[in-house]
Amino acid sequence: MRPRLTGLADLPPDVERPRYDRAAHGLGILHLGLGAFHRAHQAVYTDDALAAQGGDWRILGANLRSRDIPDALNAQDGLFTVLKRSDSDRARVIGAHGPAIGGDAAAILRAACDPAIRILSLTVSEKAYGIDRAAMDADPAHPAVAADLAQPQAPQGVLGITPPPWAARRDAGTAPFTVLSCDNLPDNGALLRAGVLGFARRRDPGLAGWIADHVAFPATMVDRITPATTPRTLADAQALTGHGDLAAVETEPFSQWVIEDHFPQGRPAWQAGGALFVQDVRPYEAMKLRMLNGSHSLIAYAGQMLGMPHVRDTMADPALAALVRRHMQAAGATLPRGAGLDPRSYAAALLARFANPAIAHQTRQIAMDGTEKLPQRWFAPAAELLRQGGDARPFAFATAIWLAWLAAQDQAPDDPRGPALLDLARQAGEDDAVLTRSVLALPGLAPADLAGHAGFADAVRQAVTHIRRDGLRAAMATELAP
Ligand code: CS2
Repeated sequence: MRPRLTGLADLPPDVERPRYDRAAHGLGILHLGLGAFHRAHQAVYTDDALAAQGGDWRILGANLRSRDIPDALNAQDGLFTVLKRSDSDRARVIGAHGPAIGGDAAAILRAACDPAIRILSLTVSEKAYGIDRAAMDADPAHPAVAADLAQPQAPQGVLGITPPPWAARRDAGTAPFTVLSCDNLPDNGALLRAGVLGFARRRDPGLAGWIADHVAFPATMVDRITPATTPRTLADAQALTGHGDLAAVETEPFSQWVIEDHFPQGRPAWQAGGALFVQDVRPYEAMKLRMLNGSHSLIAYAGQMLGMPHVRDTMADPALAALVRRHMQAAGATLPRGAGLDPRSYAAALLARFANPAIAHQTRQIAMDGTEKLPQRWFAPAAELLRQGGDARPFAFATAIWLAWLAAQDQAPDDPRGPALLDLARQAGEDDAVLTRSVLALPGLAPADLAGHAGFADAVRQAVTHIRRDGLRAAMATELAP
């Protein structure tokens, strides 16, 4: 490996770099979850905001458990490369990050007590929150929530990590930080607020009341397709910057961030990077979750079944591309009218993004954690469609592909409920009606009226049988026949 990226002085001229004096800006954000998505998204917006309007808004990054990326960032003075992939690759070095914390809850708690920290942002993935979404409450059965309720002074999870610093800040007369969830969850601000309050109420009702009165939880919609970093990412970043970088990420050119503008302790000028501040994020979020992520999940399971490792491969397959277009259209029909959305042009842009030949986004990666993703991607819109008397067939077919994929697994899928899913598939054996009924009945997966809808379940069951008997290609041909 070439010398590590530790400064900006000897970067080639065509590598974009921070357009501000890094040392002149203090920390203002504590960010939990240093995955590739955060580095390709919020960090870039923050870099733009610092260049445009300055402020003490650099980011103290933290991982609750893993140390790899924090260690890499600490060895690189917080610098890392974002590789933007399209016809040609462009490298940009991001300067918004300061020091990073890896797997050290006590250090995270200390940082969160620092009055300079005015925003706590999170990209921890759907499954890490530990929130019972149907009850809008902390889920005491979630391993991290259970552990943190038992040992609140040594928290391991998202819900447990905030009450101790809030108690300290309240007692010291320091204003609370704003909490910004940047995960693909519906109404993520309100959801996280409900989870945090539910957690705090079990330990310290007085503190829960204080949080309810004082802490802001703005909602966000985040979007940038960011495949997991591979050795190729690191090699290409090194070729462009001339430096080894173990925190490099690759991403697509497109990026979008829609944020509810509710930051009592201030915020960076993220609009400088193109972020949109609105009163109500929900229409944007529904469009993104249902059209982009919903199609992604369809692509992921169909791609896995047809032996297609990347999203771009599925777009090159006319039948599968037609199925995806049909799904996007059905998802678009569930969106609120009069909110200024344009689902048709959004769908056209998505198809082009999915087809980007420079982006190797693995279907295997997107297929993970289905039970955490599918409720908002497929089951909520399908239930709404049925309530309005609409045709939920595209959602039934997508569900059937997931179940047929599941039935073909010989080990538990990568999903927090993987073992339970495998058990259900084994118990159902060849009985597709049992498989359909039992999976749809998993608590919190599908709204009760969808899970109990005989017409929907029957459409799913028939399609599962068709796929398992004749193969996905044949079932798709029947499904798409005029
Ligand atoms: C994907 C998302 O892995 C997945 O489930 O659907 O990560 C998707 O790439 C992003 O939400 C795009 O913004």
